[in-house]
Amino acid sequence: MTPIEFSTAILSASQIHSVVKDVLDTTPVIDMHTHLFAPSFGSIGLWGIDDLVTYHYLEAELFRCSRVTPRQYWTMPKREKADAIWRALFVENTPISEATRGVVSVLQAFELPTKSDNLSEARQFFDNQKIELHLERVLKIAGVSDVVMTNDPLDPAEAPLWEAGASGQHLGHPRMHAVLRLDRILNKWQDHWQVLAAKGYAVDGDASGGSAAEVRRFLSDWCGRMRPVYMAVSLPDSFQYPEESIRAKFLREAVLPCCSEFDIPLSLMIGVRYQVNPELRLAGDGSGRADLRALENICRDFPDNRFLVSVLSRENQHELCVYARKFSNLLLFGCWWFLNNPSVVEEITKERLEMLGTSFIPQHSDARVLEQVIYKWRNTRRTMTAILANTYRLLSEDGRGVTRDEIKRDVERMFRTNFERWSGVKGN
Ligand code: RAT
Ligand code: ZN
Repeated sequence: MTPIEFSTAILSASQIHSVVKDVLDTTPVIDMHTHLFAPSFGSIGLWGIDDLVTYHYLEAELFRCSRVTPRQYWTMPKREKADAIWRALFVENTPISEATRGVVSVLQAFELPTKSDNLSEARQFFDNQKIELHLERVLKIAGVSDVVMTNDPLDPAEAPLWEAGASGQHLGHPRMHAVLRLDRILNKWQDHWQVLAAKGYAVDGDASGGSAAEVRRFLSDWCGRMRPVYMAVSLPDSFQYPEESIRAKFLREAVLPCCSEFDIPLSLMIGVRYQVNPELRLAGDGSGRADLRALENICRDFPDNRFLVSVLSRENQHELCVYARKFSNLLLFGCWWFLNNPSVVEEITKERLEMLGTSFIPQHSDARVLEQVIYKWRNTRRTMTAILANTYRLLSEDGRGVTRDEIKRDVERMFRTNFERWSGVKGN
């Protein structure tokens, strides 16, 4: 059979698994939510072994397995922190948790020792890399064509970088796309309104008078500067809409009108319990079941806006699928944060395929450290292969055979074109 004939021939039961695996392995993905930065952002972009080992998912695990207290840990320089985590989680314990196994997988990808009692060889390797070339290599290994960043106009380390050039073009990168993050504005207005006021926006701490209109002007100015592919906010498990709150007012009067003006979606990530244990800092957030009626109200009240939605609680996943069936302006994405473990990903993804076909985005990496895309996407492809192969096997058994071209179309839809269509991004 020629390759063309094979692409369009009905696959036998024994061929399905290997074809699904091959299609997933060879289809580059658009990683639609990360915390990575293009090299032009300089030191706020994390990469290399010390950043990998001090990932906050691993910091949380350190305090379960060692006598180091958070208070002691925060006084250490980064290398010392990494050494403490390496010793506790990789030498004195077997790295079987998802986050520790991820580091092992990255080391293996670069043929670095995975069982060493120290990090010196890995450090030497990463010290010798030039970030621009290293980025291309990492994305190639990971099978990622495009990376979507998280960009916060109120982050004191990030905002000046954008403001240094009139339109932020100096920060542009062909594979890395910006996202305007709204957490400080929507969740912590009391702590941040003065930053807007100092920049010449007529706002106040109570969000009274023309504050909402001024927040909208601020967001428009930043859309002009960042050219974001969407706006995004993480929200607590207690999120409600509508309600009498600054957040609801800004959503209604500033954020959603601005999304419409720039024709971009809003990403709602719902279900965080912020700082359950503040001693752990970035690792101190938890998760809680949310009342998704808030989402129902938003999708119904703003039919002309598009929403990207992920929820953190396992208990909310099924009802989120039901809402996605009701509202075509809702595009469900990812197995977020505490859900990004194979056992949970498998359960959620099966449910989504059964309820939504291919009309969702199965995963994003949420990588904070560049090389994490290698293990996170490897894990996603591995879990997805088994699930999709089984889905096509059932379909074949029920009388509708599938071809390689159809499998390719489905995989591209889920990992590329659903996002392209929603955001207007044309992936590489
Ligand atoms: O997964 C994470 O790294 C979390 O800390 C959060 O950043 C979360 O993904 C978010 O975007 O709020
Ligand atoms: Zn994130």
